[in-house]
Amino acid sequence: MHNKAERLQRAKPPVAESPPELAHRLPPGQIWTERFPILHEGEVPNYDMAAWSFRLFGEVGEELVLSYEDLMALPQTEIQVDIHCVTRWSKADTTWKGVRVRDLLERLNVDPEALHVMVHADPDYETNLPLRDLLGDQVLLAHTYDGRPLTAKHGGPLRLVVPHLYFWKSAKWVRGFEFMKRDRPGFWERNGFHNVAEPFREQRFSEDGHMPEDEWKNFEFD
Ligand SMILES: Nc1nc2c(c(=O)[nH]1)N[C@H]1C(S)=C(S)[C@@H](COP(=O)(O)O)O[C@H]1N2
Ligand SMILES: [Mo]
Repeated sequence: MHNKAERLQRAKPPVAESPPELAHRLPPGQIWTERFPILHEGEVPNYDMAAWSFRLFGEVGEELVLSYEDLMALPQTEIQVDIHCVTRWSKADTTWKGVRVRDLLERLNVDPEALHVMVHADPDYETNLPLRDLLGDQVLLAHTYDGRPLTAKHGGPLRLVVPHLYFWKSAKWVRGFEFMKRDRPGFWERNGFHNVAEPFREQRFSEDGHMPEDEWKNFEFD
């Protein structure tokens, strides 16, 4: 198992503290933070946006390659959602703007048997999801956070936001979706973390075991 998963599994859960009005929105074993931790593997990428593209490929009638301008020309959606990281922080009422993934996928002929998606992102990151998890109202390809352009450290120019799953599924620096007939595990899913990752079911690890720490306190914030 990847040592991040092992470390998290060994650590003691925090004592949950929550304003009572938010308590029902806090998944088990999580704590609220006002700050916005920055977590990723590798270096923050630097792009030439003229060369940047987003690619929809795999089991699709015709592959689609979109420029940043193409994406910005699609209908734009704003959401306000809670987000939950497997390292135990949750953040309430975050606001994002971007293209709803469902609105984008309507423009594509996905093979009806392709029920799985691999999300491809830089630098060398991937995470897998069932297609249906990408079709929710609140699943965005986001370029704006809290009314401002998404910073590079938080995944700008474009990141996926899948608020109903642990945040490692929300790939930063996202570059494409690959439609697949068979599921395949992504980076963290191969390294000790749960394939499905629903916070309210506490699907943290791929094996039984107990619970994370507040290791995010050691990371950078803004
Ligand atoms: N491309 C990429 N996306 C990624 C990651 C990564 O390492 N690379 N880490 C994931 C993890 S584990 C988390 S918790 C969130 C963190 O997002 P944030 O830094 O904006 O809080 O990004 C996710 N998306
Ligand atoms: Mo994470």
